[in-house]
Amino acid sequence: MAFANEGGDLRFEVDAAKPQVRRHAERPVAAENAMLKNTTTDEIIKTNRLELSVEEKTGDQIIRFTGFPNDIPPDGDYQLQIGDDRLQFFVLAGDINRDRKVDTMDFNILSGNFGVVAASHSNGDLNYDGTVDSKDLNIFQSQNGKSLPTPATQPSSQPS
Ligand SMILES: [Ca+2]
Ligand SMILES: [Ca+2]
Repeated sequence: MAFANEGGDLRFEVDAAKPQVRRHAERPVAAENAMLKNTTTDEIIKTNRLELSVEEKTGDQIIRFTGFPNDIPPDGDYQLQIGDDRLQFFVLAGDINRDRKVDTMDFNILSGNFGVVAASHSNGDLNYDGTVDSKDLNIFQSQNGKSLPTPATQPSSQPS
């Protein structure tokens, strides 16, 4: 799965046990050198709402959002800065295909996988309990029609 907002050594992963950021870099960065900002509200989020750990198998640093209800930040656009690395990502509950909208395309994925066990978010498991069922449908229905505005574009190249 490709995300538009991939940044350097940092990658937002929606299909993990819960949403997380993976940092593929040699040395772990301490929590005090991490910063999470909600770029929708300009709110700086305290780093004690993040959990930083190192994955034994890969040596990657994993950043989880354990300080939020159900370990998922509220809907919005975010910027994570960790050491010298920066990543933009967004959270929108119910948006299964990650196009910043909750609509019939997401419903079609969810209904097509209804009853599937060992499911992931991209199959429609919106509450991350491993199964696509009525609980996920309820989340979809409460979010149906919501969208995130297109974020301010960052210039990819400067005219000289
Ligand atoms: Ca969608
Ligand atoms: Ca579920």
